[in-house]
Parts: sequence; C-alpha cells; structure tokens
Amino acid sequence: MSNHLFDAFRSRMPAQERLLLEADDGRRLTYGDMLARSAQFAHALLQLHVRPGDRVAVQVDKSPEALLLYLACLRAGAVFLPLNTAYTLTELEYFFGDAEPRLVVCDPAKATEIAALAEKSGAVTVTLNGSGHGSLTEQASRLPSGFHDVARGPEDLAAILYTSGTTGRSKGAMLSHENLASNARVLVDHWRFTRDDVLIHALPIFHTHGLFVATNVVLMAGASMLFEQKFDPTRIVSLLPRATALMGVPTFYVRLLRQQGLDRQAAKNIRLFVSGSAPLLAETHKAWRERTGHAILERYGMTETNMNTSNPYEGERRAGTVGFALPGVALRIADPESGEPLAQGEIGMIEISGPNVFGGYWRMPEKTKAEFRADGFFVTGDLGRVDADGYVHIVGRGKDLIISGGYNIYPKELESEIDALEGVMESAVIGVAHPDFGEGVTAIVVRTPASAITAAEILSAIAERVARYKHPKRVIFVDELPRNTMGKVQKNLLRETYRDLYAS
Ligand code: MLC
Ligand code: AMP
Repeated sequence: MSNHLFDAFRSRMPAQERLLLEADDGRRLTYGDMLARSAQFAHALLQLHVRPGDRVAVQVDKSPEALLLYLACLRAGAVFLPLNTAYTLTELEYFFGDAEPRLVVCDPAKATEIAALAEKSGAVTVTLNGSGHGSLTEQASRLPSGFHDVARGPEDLAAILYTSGTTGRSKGAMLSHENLASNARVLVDHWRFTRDDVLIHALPIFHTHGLFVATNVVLMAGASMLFEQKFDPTRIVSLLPRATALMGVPTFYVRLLRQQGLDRQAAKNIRLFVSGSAPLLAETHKAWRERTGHAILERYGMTETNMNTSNPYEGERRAGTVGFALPGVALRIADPESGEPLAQGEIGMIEISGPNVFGGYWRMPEKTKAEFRADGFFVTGDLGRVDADGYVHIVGRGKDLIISGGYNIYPKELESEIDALEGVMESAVIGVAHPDFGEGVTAIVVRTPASAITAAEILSAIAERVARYKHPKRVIFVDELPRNTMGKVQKNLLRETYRDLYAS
C-alpha cells in the first residue's frame, strides 16, 4: 500500500531542483529539499514515538519548517492537527484534552506553559525552532534524508481541523487522505494550475484555505510559491510581478485596493485571483476589475468539506455568487427542517456530498449524525439558492456565526464568557458590516442592576481566555435585549439597529 496523499503529490512532482517555495526571509526550498527535509522530520517524529494515527498538535508561526512538519506527519502516518496561533492557553487546554495528541509542537515563547498543559493530556512538547524544550528542526537536521513512507489508504485520517460549534465546544473535523487529495486534484484542473505557476501564499497555514487550498494545490501541481509569513499589502503589491496567482480572503482584496501601486501594470503577470472563506462584496469585485483588469474568481468551501463550488475559469465570474459545484461534488438546496429538496430558485439549506466531504467529528458520533442527512449529504448551515443559470448564491447562514477577516467566530462562545462576568445580566453577540473585516464582532450587553462594569473591563476579563481576533470591536450597553414571543433574542433587530456602527 502507498501513502495516499503524499504519493499523489510525489507522482506529480517536478524535477528535484525546481523551486517549491521562497520565504520572505529569502530562504528557498526546492522539491528535492522538501523530500529530504520532510523525511528528516518524519524520522524525528518516529524518535518521539509518534505512531500511525497519533495526533500531532501544532501551534507555530508560519515558516518553511511548519510546512515540512505537515508533510512529515503525512509521511509518518500521523494526523496533523494545526491550531490558530491566536488561541489562548484556555482554548488550547480544550483541544489537547479532546484530541489527546501524542506530540505538541509549539514556538519557544510559549513552550513552558504549553508543555505543562500538554502533559496533563499525556502529550510530550517540543518546539519547532529555537532552543530549550528540544527543537524539532535541530533534531531533524541530524537524521537521514530518506524515509520509507508509512502506508496510508484513502480513508485514513490525514488531519483534524477544529471548527467551533454553534452550541457547545469546538468539534474536530476528521479529514482523510482522499478528502484532501480529491479536492486538490479537482482544484488544480479547474483553476488550470501548472508547474509554471507561482502562487503568492500570504494566508495562515492552520486553516483549510492556507493549508489545503493553497498549499495542496501548489504541491499537486508541482508549482511554486512566495511564502509570506504575514499578509502585508505593500509587500504583496511588490510581489505581484513575480507571481501568476494569488489566493486570499476578501479582506486581502479590500486592503490591496487601498494600495497606490495596485494597477494593471502591477498585475499583468497574474493569471488568477481567487477569493474565499467569506463573502466578497460585489463592489470589491467591481473595483478590482476596474483597477487591475481581472475578475476575481470566488469560490466557496468549509473546513468539513474543503472546496464545494467555484466560479468558472473560463466563462463569466459572476460577482456575488460562488459559481457552480466543482466536478465530483453534488450540491442541493433543501428545506432546512425536512431536508426535502427545493425547486430551482428557492432559498434553502446548502447540502453537499462528494469525496471532499469529511468523515465526521472526532469522537462526537451524535454531532456527526445530526449534521448528515440519511442519504449521506452534509448539512452546511449555509443558506443559498441556485439561479436560472446555475450559479450558486449564498444568501445567509442558518447557523449563528460571524466571519471576520475570514476567521469564524461563534457568538455563543463569547456570550457564555461575557454572561459569566460579575455585573453582566446577559449579552448578545452579533456581526455588523465592517469595511475591513467584512463583519465586526459586536457585543450588546445588559448589566445587572447597580452594576457599572465597563467595556474595557469586559474586554480585559476575556483577554486571557479567548483569542484576540474574536474580541468584540465594540461593546454596547442596553437596558434590555429585544425578544420575540418565544423569548428568543432577536438578533436580526439588533443587526438592523447597529448596521451603520462601523460605516466609514
Ligand atoms: C486580526 N485581528 C482580527 C482579525 N485578524 N480581528 C478580527 N478579525 C480578524 N480576522 C485583530 C488582531 O487580533 C489585532 O487586534 C489586530 O486585528 C491586528 O492584528 P494583526 O495580526 O496585525 O492582523 P492582520 O495581520 O492585519 O490580520 C488580518 C488578516 C488575518 C485579514 C490578514 O485575519 C488573516 O490572515 N485572515 C485570514 C483568515 C483565514 O485564513 N481564513 C480561512 C479559514 S478556512 P488588536 O486588538 O491586538 O489590535 C475557511 C474555509 C474556506 O474559511 O472556505 O476557505
Ligand atoms: P470554516 O468553518 O472556517 O471552514 O468556514 C466555512 C464557512 O465560511 C462556510 O460555511 C461559509 O459560511 C463561509 N464561506 C466560505 N467561502 C465563502 C464564500 N465565498 N462566500 C460566502 N461565505 C463563504
């Protein structure tokens, strides 16, 4: 048996001297370097007693080594579990307890605290770079550069990515080798990636977009990438002439449009701009076209399913739509309650099936069952419709979720934190249109009688517990929350009341 995903990359790999990536510190990694160094990292994992199926939890800054660690996990048959670098220790404690990783890999700055947490769940901690807790990179550098890849079949787990729940705790989406391989193959073909492509990679590599859409597509095409640690719009404009493609969340495009140097000349070597993870405003699509001559290609996906739909490569890329179901992916619009398919044009729940759809939530069979229909379709929680030409429109969300700058934030999680504070009676957290982040997290809070708790006090109380990007951009105090006759908070009314809060 082969190693399903890594062999798929290997089978399409270009000559070893071809460039895989150039990092922003000037370091370059060829495909040959990637093979040799990911083998060394795989040996290091074995030395640390990582066995096939073991989880390797990773919270590290973006770097070539972080990417090599992902590939080493695949080759060693381990399950890669990337974690947002913004997660606090409180958040990490939950992930470690739930996933029970064998190994935790982190950055030196947080190593002491993380090691103490990891130990409680029986995991060993190493740092990726630096010294102290045993640097994995240093250890790997002394090991052989050939590795006999551990056999993994299509159904074996390649990764677990945590996605927050609308109720309760985060759920680990289990992604198999074939989920990832099938989607990468389809995207390479659909978006016409070849070995000559150079992708500007400025997304984080702990979520689906940066890790699987961007990186797997490059690897599956034998292409190369300019691997940027952070999204810096001035720098991205300066890199455009050296690249052929860019993938980003809508906030990337909004910020790039504020750059003076962005024009047709700067973008003349680019053949493809892709946007996803959050809705791209039609006005951004239009402004981009006017400035660069390019129609951004918008696609739609999620952690559980990888990519589901895409606007066409050839043909009209219609602003405000996410295009058509990708080859091999089945999409239908169903009645949210009954699951009955709806007539064309009607608004309903988007449901997906195909080789891209995950196997279920880690150790949560009941939650998994609740999100699949009897015939195997996955219920996305996104509301949409298909227009007369077949383009899919996402018109809203059936789930209470805010997407800010491409990151998902679940109001329930913040409401629980805020409601638990002394001086707070209750709260409602909503997303309000925001010119930069798409939606701005906003907390509407009712104090208890005589309480004088301030916004600053609320924010500082949650600082240690909740990742910074989830923090409300504004806290607004009210006497009471609007409720319907059933007693449910009417968030739609709140969103309406505060709709111009961030208007620029
Ligand atoms: C950072 N901050 C955010 C934020 N990102 N606040 C709200 N929403 C965000 N997305 C906050 C920080 O906490 C900080 O707060 C301040 O903004 C500046 O921080 P920064 O680190 O300098 O931010 P910046 O680098 O400007 O980051 C913005 C960004 C980044 C848009 C470049 O958020 C980003 O890379 N987003 C991409 C997310 C992504 O990859 N999503 C894909 C998910 S997969 P303070 O208070 O300290 O100043 C998926 C499936 C699919 O959805 O379909 O792809
Ligand atoms: P995540 O759980 O981080 O993978 O986020 C997935 C969610 O992002 C989807 O369920 C959608 O709500 C949203 N999303 C992704 N791409 C798009 C898009 N192009 N337009 C609108 N929403 C999107």
